[in-house]
Amino acid sequence: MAKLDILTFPEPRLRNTARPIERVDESIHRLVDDMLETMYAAPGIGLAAIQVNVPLRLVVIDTSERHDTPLCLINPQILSLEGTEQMDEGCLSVPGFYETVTRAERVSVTALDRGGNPFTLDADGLLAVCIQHEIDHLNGKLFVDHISMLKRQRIRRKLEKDRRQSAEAQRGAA
Ligand code: K2U
Ligand code: ZN
Repeated sequence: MAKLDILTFPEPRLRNTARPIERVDESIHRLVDDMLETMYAAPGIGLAAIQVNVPLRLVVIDTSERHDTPLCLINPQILSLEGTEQMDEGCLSVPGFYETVTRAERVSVTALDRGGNPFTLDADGLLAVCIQHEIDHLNGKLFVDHISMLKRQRIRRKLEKDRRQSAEAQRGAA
């Protein structure tokens, strides 16, 4: 297994639309394992393949208390959304920022599991939020797209400044 690099906003590759997975083979199993290792190490409770620069429709999630119940959703499709809820969201691709986002309270989603078998999941609470957050990623959307342009621009400028300063520090150390 391997820890993968996570793309950071405003990286343009995060804006691509991920492609469906045609065949759940060994390469997909390895990717799922690497994504889970990357997610747990971050730490996070969700990760979409596009965040690790793989534009395929695959997300991993684990909202369990003990972080020992991984979910793998391949080619997920939302069947229904009900109600509304608000939650402070973060994102492994937007490190250090949290903003309140309004989403559906309950979600029904269908996907293939790690074995390529179809399943349907009805979720509410944090799992419902996470599923919507991750499927947004597969469509090139980030949680910062659900807040004001002013706030999004402030976050973008701060992350771009951090990236410049980090690059300068690395050049200085070389
Ligand atoms: O997609 C990601 O970047 C992982 C997200 C998943 C997530 C975002 C908002 C709300 C729920 C899940 C997070 O960065 S994982 C970090 C985290 C941990 C606990 C609660 C919320 C966010
Ligand atoms: Zn995210």
